[in-house]
Amino acid sequence: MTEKLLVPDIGDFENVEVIELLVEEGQEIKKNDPVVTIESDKSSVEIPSTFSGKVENIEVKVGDKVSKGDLLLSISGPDEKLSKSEEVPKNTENLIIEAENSLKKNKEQEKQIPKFEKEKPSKIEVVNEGDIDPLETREWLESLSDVIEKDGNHRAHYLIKELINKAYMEGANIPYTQNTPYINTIPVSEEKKSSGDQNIERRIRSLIRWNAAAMVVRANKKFPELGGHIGTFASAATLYDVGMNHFWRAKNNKFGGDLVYFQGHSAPGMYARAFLEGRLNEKQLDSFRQEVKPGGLSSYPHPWLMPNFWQFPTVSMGLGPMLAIYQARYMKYLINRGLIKDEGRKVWAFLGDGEMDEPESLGAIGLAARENLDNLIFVINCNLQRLDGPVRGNGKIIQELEGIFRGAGWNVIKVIWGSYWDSLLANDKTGHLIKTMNETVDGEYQAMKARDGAYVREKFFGKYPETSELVSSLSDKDIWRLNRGGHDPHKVFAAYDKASKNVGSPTVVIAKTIKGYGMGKSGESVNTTHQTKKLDVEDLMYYRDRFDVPLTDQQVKNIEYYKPDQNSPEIKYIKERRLQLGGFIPERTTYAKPIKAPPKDIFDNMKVSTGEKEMSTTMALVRMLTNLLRDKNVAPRLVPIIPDEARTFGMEGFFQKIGIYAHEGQKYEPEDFAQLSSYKEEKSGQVLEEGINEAGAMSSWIAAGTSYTNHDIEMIPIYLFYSMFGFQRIGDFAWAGADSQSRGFLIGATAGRTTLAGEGLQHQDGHSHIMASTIPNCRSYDPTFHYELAVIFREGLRRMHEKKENIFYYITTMNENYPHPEMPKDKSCEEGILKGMYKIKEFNKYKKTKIQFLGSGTILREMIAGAEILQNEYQIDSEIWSVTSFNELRRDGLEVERYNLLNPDKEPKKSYVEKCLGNTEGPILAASDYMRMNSDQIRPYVNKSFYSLGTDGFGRSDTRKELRKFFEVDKEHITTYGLSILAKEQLIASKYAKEAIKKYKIDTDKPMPTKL
Ligand SMILES: Cc1ncc(C[n+]2csc(CCOP(=O)(O)OP(=O)(O)O)c2C)c(N)n1
Ligand SMILES: [Mg+2]
Repeated sequence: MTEKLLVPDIGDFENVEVIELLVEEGQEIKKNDPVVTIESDKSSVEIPSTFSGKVENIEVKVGDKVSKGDLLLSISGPDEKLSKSEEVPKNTENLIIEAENSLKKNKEQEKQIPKFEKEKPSKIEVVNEGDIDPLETREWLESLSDVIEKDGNHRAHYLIKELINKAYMEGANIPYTQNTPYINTIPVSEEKKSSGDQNIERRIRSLIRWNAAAMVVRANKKFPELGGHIGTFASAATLYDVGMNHFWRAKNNKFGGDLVYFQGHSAPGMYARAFLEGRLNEKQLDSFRQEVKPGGLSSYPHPWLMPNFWQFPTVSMGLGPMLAIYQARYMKYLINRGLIKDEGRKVWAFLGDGEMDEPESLGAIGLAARENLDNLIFVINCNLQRLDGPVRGNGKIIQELEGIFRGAGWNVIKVIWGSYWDSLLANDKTGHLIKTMNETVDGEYQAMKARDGAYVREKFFGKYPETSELVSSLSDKDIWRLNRGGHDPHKVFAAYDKASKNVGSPTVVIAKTIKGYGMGKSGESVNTTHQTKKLDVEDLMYYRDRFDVPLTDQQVKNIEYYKPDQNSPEIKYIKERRLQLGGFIPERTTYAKPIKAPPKDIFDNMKVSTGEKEMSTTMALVRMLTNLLRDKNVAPRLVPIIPDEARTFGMEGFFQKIGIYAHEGQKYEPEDFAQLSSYKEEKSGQVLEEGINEAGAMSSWIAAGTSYTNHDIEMIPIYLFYSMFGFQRIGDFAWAGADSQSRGFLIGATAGRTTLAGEGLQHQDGHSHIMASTIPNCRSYDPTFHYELAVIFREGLRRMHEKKENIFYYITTMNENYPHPEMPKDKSCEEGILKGMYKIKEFNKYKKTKIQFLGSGTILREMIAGAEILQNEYQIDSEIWSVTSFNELRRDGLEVERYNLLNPDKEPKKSYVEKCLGNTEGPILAASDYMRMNSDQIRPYVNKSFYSLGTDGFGRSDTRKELRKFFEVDKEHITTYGLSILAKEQLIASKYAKEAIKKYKIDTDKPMPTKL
């Protein structure tokens, strides 16, 4: 039976050109195989076959225009055999095997990794309101207690919900509160007990505390300028230790590893532990913050500087929380795409309470809940202080965060009070203790811990006779000992245990601690704690005594580190715990296999002329990606990331082809389901459609770009954004991505100050390349023609993903349509494209006067046009150079210049720019659609007169022609400036320039665009 394959519904488009035939007559094809590619003026889309069988006749050819319903081909079949083979999944199985194999290493660590059983959450939320009838209240509460006792928490929860619903229906407006009282979320009866040896764990913790403080103090004694922080880790030591001893499973040959984002300022604590573990030695501790010589320890977590240790840069506050959320989401993405196994790995992120002020810290928590990221655990260390003083002196940061996170759909576990409070709370029959806890604000809580037990008795318990009475039998010392939850390993263990078992939502553990815990008068709970980096002898003695560190007075005076013997119970314990948990954390390794770069000919169709056909480089890029999706090595590893701009970039064809990742699949029939580019969400979808969220998209890019180390699978993220909303918007993330050694592509689409004609000041980018140049491992390019883009992109794939270079690419593409020429045959062209410039054209008819034109991006075309005018109307010759990257040229120039200066006796080397331009004739005029600074970068490396044009100033909306005229980068200005430069160089008379100014009506009194 013969089937007819027709052009499906392609939306609003008609008469769309066929640009590729992907099958031949006689070929066997399967359902969903692409058969032709069609291209409108905005996007190209593959049309898949809706049948399996043999292609009998192809009814269209390249160049034909087709519309919905037109006949494409006829197919005989369907073939039973082929239909069956359709069921074979893509390449998934191989990828799983590869990912598993890459984890096979370190045989001795083949230990059983503890798996956390899962548990459904159950809890009742109590709402505290004013009480006008205590008797009635008691009756209700007693009834509730009966229900809990008889039928359990779930039944009680149900009844309360029903009561609330009923009250709403009766018209009562009950304000919903997300807050519970200021006590621990987990009742004592439900606390899971740790199996650890508490005494030994305390001793280990004390040594870590001591060594962490000692390394900061020692460094500052030597070099007071070095800085460092003691107070942050001092407050968080227990939070880390419980995780390290019991929860965080390392990567090894059996398991992919939990991922822990450490709070940046607590780095000394991680080094101090690694010292006890035998991973760092004393000399290294003594090189804390002295990283210039090899072997130093970085101030904060920086994978770039300690690539075998740190995994995640977190010290710029607010980045860690977002990066962790998107990491957890990306982990699920890899699992749902079948690229890694679901091993129950977790992402833990440690954050400061002050850090939660950052909009980024809270900005993505909704996504975490929406995506049901139960692999994510935040631990917020609420020491109630940030750098200058209290986080919320007049309020309660813990309650505020509880409300925000619970409102967003997180599982919230508050760890406020330590075990010493348990009996007091149990005896609080009148509720006055909880009342006092609720009423006391953070400023008071902080002040109390800066004083002593007597002060706490007076200011806290003294508020009500009932609370005074509660502690009447306690000494001031006992009162002082009443600990905060975050310093109690039992409470922390119980919280982590619950967090690890939570299903269906992310968890936040909100722990109350004391900033500078144990630092005494020098820095405990005082406003200056954060910056305390020096402890005098008295403080050190206090610190030693407080934590029973076995050092003599003399050793304390010498600020000696303390490391027990290898065979001591402490060292054995610490190592045994980590062995049980599979290895050390943090540790950065990679076992990912490279991805073979696609064959060179995969981009051949971008090396031929497009003839009359006009196309933007954005569209060329999308075409290229479509080609890449046909390469079996590359296709499954591509991670296209788009912040709600797929249609702007003509990428809607990707929706159907590879699907949009949605962990819930698609629960609805999309409105455009009948169309070829219908909005297809699926669990195994490949596109990360991030919504209007550049910071989130960048976080996804970093997660995918570091997949090779965090998941041992090399992936190729391609994040396409409006170039103006790139570095400018998320610059700090880009810097962190670079530090993380992310590999992948950032595409600044619709780039340039004058290509995005109508969009105006906030959209027109004239500086993203300057920003890109500030990142040392970023390679940035501003190509004009499709073949340049293809050469650059393929080289990026080869260098990053095949050769595993830790660089990333920033490429600008534009939305201006124009024809693209054939790639010059000259062999050096490809090398020039990659190095940053090559000669693209030469006008050499008159051999009298010459000028060198250097053009980049869209302005290269204006230069070619200007050169034509000069040749035709003024008999001036020129050489035109396509500059694909001023940044790369400068990079080379810098290096060569440095070499020459450091080797004065050797023959000077020549920069690439000098090699290209040194022997050419005439002055140089360079221009791009970016600020002059972009092209000025190479000015020092060429020994010739150099002038530049650019788009300095605010953008504004108008036509491209008007904008180029305004910024003086159109062909008329290029011609005029060219003539003027030649006059200045005394190569022609100035009258030509004057004439041109008149002819092109150039207003010489117009102020610089920067002033307009
Ligand atoms: C984006 C950013 N802004 C400012 C800082 C400077 N800074 C370092 S630590 C700190 C206070 C941190 O307070 P908190 O988050 O509560 O951490 P804690 O040390 O109290 O645990 C500040 C403002 C920074 N590191 N990053
Ligand atoms: Mg804090």
